[in-house]
Amino acid sequence: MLKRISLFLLFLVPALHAERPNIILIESDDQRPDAIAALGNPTVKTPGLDRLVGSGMAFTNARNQGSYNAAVCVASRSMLQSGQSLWHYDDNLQGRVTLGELLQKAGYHTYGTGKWHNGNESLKRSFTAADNITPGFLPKGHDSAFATLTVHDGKIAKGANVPPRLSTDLIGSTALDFLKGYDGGKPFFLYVGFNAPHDPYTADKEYEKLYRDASGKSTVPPPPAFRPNHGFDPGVLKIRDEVLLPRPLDPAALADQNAIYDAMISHLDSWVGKLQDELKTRGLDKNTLVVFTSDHGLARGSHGLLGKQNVYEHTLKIPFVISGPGVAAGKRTDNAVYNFELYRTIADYAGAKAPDQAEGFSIRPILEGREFKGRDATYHGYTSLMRAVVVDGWKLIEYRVRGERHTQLFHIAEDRTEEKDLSANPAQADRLKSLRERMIVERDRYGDEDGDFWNGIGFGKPLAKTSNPHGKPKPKDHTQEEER
Ligand SMILES: [Ca+2]
Repeated sequence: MLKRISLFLLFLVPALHAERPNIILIESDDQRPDAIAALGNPTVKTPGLDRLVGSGMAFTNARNQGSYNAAVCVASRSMLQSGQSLWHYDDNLQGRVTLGELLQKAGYHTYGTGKWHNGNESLKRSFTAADNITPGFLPKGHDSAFATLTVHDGKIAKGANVPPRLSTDLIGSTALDFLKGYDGGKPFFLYVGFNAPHDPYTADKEYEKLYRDASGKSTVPPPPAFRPNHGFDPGVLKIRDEVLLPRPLDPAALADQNAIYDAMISHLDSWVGKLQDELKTRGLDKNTLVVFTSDHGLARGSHGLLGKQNVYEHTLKIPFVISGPGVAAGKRTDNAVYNFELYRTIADYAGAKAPDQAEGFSIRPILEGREFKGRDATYHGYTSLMRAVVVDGWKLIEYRVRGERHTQLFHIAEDRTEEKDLSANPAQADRLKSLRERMIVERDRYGDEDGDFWNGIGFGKPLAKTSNPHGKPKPKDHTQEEER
């Protein structure tokens, strides 16, 4: 009997390998979760992403867990690339098996282009080859002479970059060239990290026209929950993101920037469309998993904020759309997931065993429309300033800013844009208490031992340790220079 099973497995294993899908992971930079037309945004134009939404599944409750410094991009990307949570990730992925590394060992040809924000050593380990790897931040603009890197034969070298080509065209065309040249041998893993729509806001003028009238004035309305000021000091207002415009926020100046922001999204969207076209032309669409996400959202004027150093929904939530073989087409799900769920999910599709470091779970059962009990709560943090917990359509946010305490309670199932703070409502006192208890449960589940936030907060047991796992925030953590 055993022999028969072994023989059966011998035949089965190559068959499974033959069917392993190609995988494309497209990650944009700072794209708000609501910046996809097919998911209800009446302003932004995203035909490429709309097509992906139509052929795949869109997650409406996908979130980044947060960050331990102002460079939220680095934290989010580290979590995705390692499958690890906020209290365990490493900025440079040291000692972690990266997603690309895992797939390469599983027999995939791994190829990367675009933003890599987790150090050169992990870059080298991740890709069989890479071209036009771009920096985490392009301070002189997306059409400037920024440095690029390549990876070939296990060696990193400087690449060529001829400005004024926009980063989006450089990265999109590199990804497309890879698909055109794919020889049909090993299954591939293609990572495409668009630097757009991260500031400095630099757009292709043709796409900008979509968001301006004949006189050049922006036609982009204020975002949901627009406020000229935040109301209380959340401890982040001097960070570079937040000083891109003066306070109080001027609606016209904000609309002008947001026209460029939306144009950058439409531009990268055009490449999402072209990549789907090429898959279809090559007959690869039936056996390629396409994942589109962003590292986190952005405030862009909501709640009087501009940046990503907060834990509101516009910032924690991410676009999260997946299409591919067996994925239920045109469906949406409100299953709560973190971005780092993608690690085990992609490993699952690739037939690779995820290492123990990975904390997430494979969302493949959700994608295939099977009954699945996912997370009933998600837990979030931003440095030692903020914590949030989301449970059953309710969200509790706690702040601790230079000795000042603030609490917010939102019924996000109905108040999706977080505009009615119910924390002082006596009718919600029991709910507030129960959410604080749940916050402590989640704190302990993730090993959040950040005494700078927790000790003396006024609820839950004090912690034995008194420091965060990523070291004390540097003194310049909340200045203009830090965010990259
Ligand atoms: Ca980012």
